Amino acid sequence: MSEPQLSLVFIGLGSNLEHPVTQIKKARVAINRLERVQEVAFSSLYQSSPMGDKDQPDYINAVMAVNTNLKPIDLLRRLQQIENQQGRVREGERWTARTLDLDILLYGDQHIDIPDLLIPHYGIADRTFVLYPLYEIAPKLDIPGFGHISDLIAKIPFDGLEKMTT
Ligand code: A4P
Ligand code: MG
Repeated sequence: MSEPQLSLVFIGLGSNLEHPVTQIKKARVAINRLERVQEVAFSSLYQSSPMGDKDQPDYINAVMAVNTNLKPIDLLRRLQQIENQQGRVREGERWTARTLDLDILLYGDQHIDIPDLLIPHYGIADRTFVLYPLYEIAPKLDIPGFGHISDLIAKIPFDGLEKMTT
């Protein structure tokens, strides 16, 4: 059987516990070590105050583009293994502090809605900490069902997001 074609996939990385900058850098290395996954681009790191419960540390976020021919659900499982390896604890509540969160933002131009996986990611169009790093590495992107990234960016001010120099 022939191998499935490579798709361009965007992964959102977030951390606000246990040295978030180090967590994001470690996750980048771990993703690069996955079989059948090759990095194409990695954004700057961005700091922002937490969305959701305000009583938690600031977040560091970034977006990574990879080429892969893993099936979307297999990629999700591997990313969840990396989250677990980096000490992710799931407490049941959404939007709580975490050592590492890896979200599949986009998988080629596919729309996927199966148990455990919704792509494009449901928050892609209205989260500053996702849109700006995504725009940095893919300024011409069309997001299936949401439109051109420059139109989305135009609606969301850069407020509260700090691009880091590290
Ligand atoms: N899931 C469905 N679709 C996807 C997808 N495209 N990528 C499912 C990844 N996972 C997907 O995720 C819950 C379930 O989503 C998984 O079982 C998976 O099958 P989770 O990572 O276990 O839980 P979560 O991350 O707490 O939930 P959620 O709703 O995904 O949280 P978010 O939306 O990721 O928000 N503030 C700032 N400034 N920066 C942040 O990064 N992040 C969050 C978490 C809150 N506040 C933040 C930030
Ligand atoms: Mg998540």
